[in-house]
Amino acid sequence: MKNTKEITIEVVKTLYNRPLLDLVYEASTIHRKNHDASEMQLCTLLSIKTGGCTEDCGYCSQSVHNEAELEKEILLKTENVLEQAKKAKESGSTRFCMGAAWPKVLDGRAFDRVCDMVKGVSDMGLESCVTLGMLNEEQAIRLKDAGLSAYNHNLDTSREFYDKVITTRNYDDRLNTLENVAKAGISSCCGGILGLGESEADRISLLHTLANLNPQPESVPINMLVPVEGTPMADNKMIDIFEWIRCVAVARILMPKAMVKLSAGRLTLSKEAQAMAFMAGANAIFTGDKLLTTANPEKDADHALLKDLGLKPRVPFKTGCSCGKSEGCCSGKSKAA
Ligand code: SAM
Ligand code: DTB
Ligand code: SF4
Repeated sequence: MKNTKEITIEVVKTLYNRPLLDLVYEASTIHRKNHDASEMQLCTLLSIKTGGCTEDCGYCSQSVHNEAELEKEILLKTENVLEQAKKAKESGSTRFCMGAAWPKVLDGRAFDRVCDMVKGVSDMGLESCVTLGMLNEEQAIRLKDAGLSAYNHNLDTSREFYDKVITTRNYDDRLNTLENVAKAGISSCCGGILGLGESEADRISLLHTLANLNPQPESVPINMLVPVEGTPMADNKMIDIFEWIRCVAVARILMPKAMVKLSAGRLTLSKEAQAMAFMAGANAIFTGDKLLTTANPEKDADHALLKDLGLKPRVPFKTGCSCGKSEGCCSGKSKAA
């Protein structure tokens, strides 16, 4: 959604500090005004190129600067990726997200192949999302032309805390890619990670930056740090669960139209905690037993949770297809804006 007015840091601070149940109540009300609260977007993730990344993100298993045990994998073949996408569709997912451990996109055969993957996934009638690191405007346009629905590029934390987490790039590099994505007419999927050792002020600052992106992200992934052995954050303590719910609620209130996605870290959360996050406005999850390199709840556990809560999978292209018409019209195959 295009922002018309800046949301001030004071507004975000005041919201963040409200009594939790009032906050959840308001978030829930806003959620119900803007979405069908009986629906959950089911997304599937696949790592299409694993490990060997030259960025030094302190949380990441795939950075060459860290010592996580990891099976590295060169870029997968298109047909293998499409096979996985087909399976994801059969198990009820409507968005297929492909992640590559690249610091940035380089033009060449690898990127050509990723564009083919995007086209193949879109042609299946699935929403497609990729996360490939930094990219320029021409590369974003190529992805748009291939039928890409959204580009995932997280800000992760506040500008103030950023260099405690990553030193090989800066906040403006991230914002610059988000701008290239927006200019190409692709929706952005942009959120952060909680539990990096950040303060409450950092969480408020991150939410403030996300809410003032213009346009606001179509999707906001809220990741809980998955502490990985061999990374500098392996011994980080999990943040308080109510602090996590608070962030979900504030994200929902500030970005009413966005999909708020419970991303990494669900495996360690109880079903009651997840239900409270859904109450606070979260309406998307990753399903399938693996995220990129770490574990996610089993498919059966998630289906049981949705069934117990009376939630149903959301259809693809609910808010309009990339052809500019309504849900399901051309399943993203049209190249029109
Ligand atoms: N290289 C690309 C990038 O950084 O944009 C894409 C892949 S990267 C693994 C995608 C996102 O996963 C990161 O931005 C980060 O927010 C999240 N992530 C990575 N490792 C994580 C971890 N251990 N716990 C929680 N989130 C994590
Ligand atoms: C996002 O915000 N979270 C997902 C997706 N976007 C690409 C990735 C989570 C990765 C968790 C750590 C791992 O499995 O390596
Ligand atoms: Fe590379 Fe992305 Fe991991 Fe950072 S988060 S090390 S950029 S794969």
